[in-house]
Amino acid sequence: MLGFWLLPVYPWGQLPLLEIGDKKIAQSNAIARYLAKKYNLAGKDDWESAKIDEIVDAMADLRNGEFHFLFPPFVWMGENLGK
Ligand SMILES: N[C@@H](CCC(=O)N[C@@H](CS)C(=O)NCC(=O)O)C(=O)O
Repeated sequence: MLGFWLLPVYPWGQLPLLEIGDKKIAQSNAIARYLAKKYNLAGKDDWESAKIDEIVDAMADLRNGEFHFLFPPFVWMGENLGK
């Protein structure tokens, strides 16, 4: 957490933050979904939207290290590089 004193400025105390006028949206995926819908990039039908969500969720898993069983060399590199 950046600090509780930042909560009035940064919802959830984190970046990224999208500001539109006096409105604020935090959380990467919420921002991405908002912009995708606004600019017609959220899929032309339910199936395409689901496939887009699938990729977004897979990216979140990658960021959270959920694919360690698929990519052991990368896990090894992350744990050992710079030692
Ligand atoms: N779930 C959030 C995570 C955002 C995040 O980790 N932001 C980092 C910077 S990239 C941050 O603000 N870290 C400061 C902190 O958590 O104290 C999102 O997807 O937007």
